[in-house]
Amino acid sequence: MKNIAPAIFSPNGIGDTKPTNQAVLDWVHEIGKLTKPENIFWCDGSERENEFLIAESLKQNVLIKLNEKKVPRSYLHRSNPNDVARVEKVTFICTPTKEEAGPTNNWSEPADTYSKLYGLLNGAMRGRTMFIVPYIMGPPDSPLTKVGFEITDSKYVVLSMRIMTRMGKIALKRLGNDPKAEWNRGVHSLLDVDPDRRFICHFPRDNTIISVGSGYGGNVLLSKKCFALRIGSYLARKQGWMAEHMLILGVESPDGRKHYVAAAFPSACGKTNFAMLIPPAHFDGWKVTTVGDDIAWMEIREGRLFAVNPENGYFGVVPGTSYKSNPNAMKSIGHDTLYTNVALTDYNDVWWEGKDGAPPKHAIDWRGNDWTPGSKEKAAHPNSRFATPMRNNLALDPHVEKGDGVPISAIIFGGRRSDTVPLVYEAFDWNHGVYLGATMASETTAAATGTVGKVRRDPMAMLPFCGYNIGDYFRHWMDIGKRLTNPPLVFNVNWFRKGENGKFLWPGFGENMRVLKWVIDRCEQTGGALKSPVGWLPSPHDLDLEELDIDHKSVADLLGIDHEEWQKELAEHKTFFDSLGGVVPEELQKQREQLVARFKE
Ligand code: OXD
Ligand code: MN
Repeated sequence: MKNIAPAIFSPNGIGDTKPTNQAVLDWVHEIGKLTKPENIFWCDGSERENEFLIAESLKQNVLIKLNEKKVPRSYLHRSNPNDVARVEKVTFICTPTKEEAGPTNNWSEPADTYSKLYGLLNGAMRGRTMFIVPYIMGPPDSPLTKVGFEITDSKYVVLSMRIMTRMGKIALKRLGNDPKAEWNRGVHSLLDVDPDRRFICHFPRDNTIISVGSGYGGNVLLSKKCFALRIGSYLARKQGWMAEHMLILGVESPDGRKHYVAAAFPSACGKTNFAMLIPPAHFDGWKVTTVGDDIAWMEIREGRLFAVNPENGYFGVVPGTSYKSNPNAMKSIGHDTLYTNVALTDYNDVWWEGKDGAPPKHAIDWRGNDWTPGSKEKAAHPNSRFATPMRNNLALDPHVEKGDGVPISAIIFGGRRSDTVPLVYEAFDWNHGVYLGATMASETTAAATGTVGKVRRDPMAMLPFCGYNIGDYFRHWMDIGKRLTNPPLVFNVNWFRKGENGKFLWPGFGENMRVLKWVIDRCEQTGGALKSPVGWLPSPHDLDLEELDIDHKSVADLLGIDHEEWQKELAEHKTFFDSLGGVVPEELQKQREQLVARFKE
């Protein structure tokens, strides 16, 4: 069989930074004995190492160099067409009991799973290089920061991990020599990228991840979904903190008052756009800054929640990204970026559906085939991605490296809902906020394989990422609430409500600042609101809609509560809770009953 990842041979001084921690060395030895690589490459994260790996990747056609004038120092990678998104049906939580994984996860017995995976990994790296990638998640001096090691036979993974994490010597330093220190073990092998031999398995009790048979980011950049969310959420509950699928942004008013907001939206629902929002001209002097675009690790200090972004880069969805939707992202991905599955123009530039300007007359599509505007196929895969360092973001928050994290004034939940859910509303209190998160739903997107556009409940946007029983996760949220003397206010937003003509009612993008401003007004106790059965709702004059081209009817429709639609919604909340088979905490059931009762008042 063709070796899809041939070994590379590095000169002295590259690939030989061995850690000194014996536990790491023992583990690498064990995995090496099993996978039988040609050689071992110990990454140090240096510039020289990166240049060498890029050069080797170009030689092996793992990367295509893009036009240096148009996108400096940037590359394109094409994944196997059978391997373009997260695959939830082969993602497993391997805990001793099924109950521990809970009703929303695929469960697999640990001993059997190890033995199946070790079988697949046996000799899997023959003729390949085994890369050892040390990394940290979190700012270098944060108490929340954690160490991980990923073993992989994919150069694309190494290059992406260097963008997405703080990688190399920094992790060896943080870990030190204590063989009992906590660190995450991640093993990844492409195998032969066969969907039938593709498994993404998490062993939370062992702080271990094994991912085989895929080369797609969400399945193989083990720092991200696997460690920072699935294993992270498990550790967070045990250790009393929170690992959430949330962006973190800062909002600063013209007179210098600043708040930080964390927001959980399901995959591909605009977290990156919201985190990089540029306020419209009407909000002269207001500034939005990005702490993170996907993951928040939060802990309690002095009765408040403080958050850090554990990542070091953005792994964002490309199609739809434009100067209209996200100018900061466009500038960020204009250089030093690793693209996956976008189209390549005849000028070696990148192109995707939704990019500004006219489509190229000819391009090579994400599969490597000729493409013209008349082609039936998309030029870029709908889940094509960029990996770009957060340093590229001109709106990066100055406190992104702050070890203590940033204090969170508000938490926003949101989903993609064509109907029922108003533009924005506020929970009555923390537990009601937990209910809003627990019953969140969204139309599915291309970020995971499966049907697109189907409404599914996605509690706290963590359905595919909660590494333990979802009932215990809800309880953890409420326990956190009990420890908060100054809890963030909790909101729900929906930018995606449609009118009778099937068109979006809200302009979105930068105009979301108007909603954010109301959130901040509520935090500062200056914003008005009306009590509704679902929570505190702004009336049209509580929102700053000045200089916005929107008619009264659209605003009324955006903020309206349609009782008929909500009766259906309430029934779906019940069906969802029932489907979880009795794990939903009593307090959340009570919240549901109170919501039903408020509709009868
Ligand atoms: C992501 C996802 O890639 O949520 O961030 O799928
Ligand atoms: Mn995500």
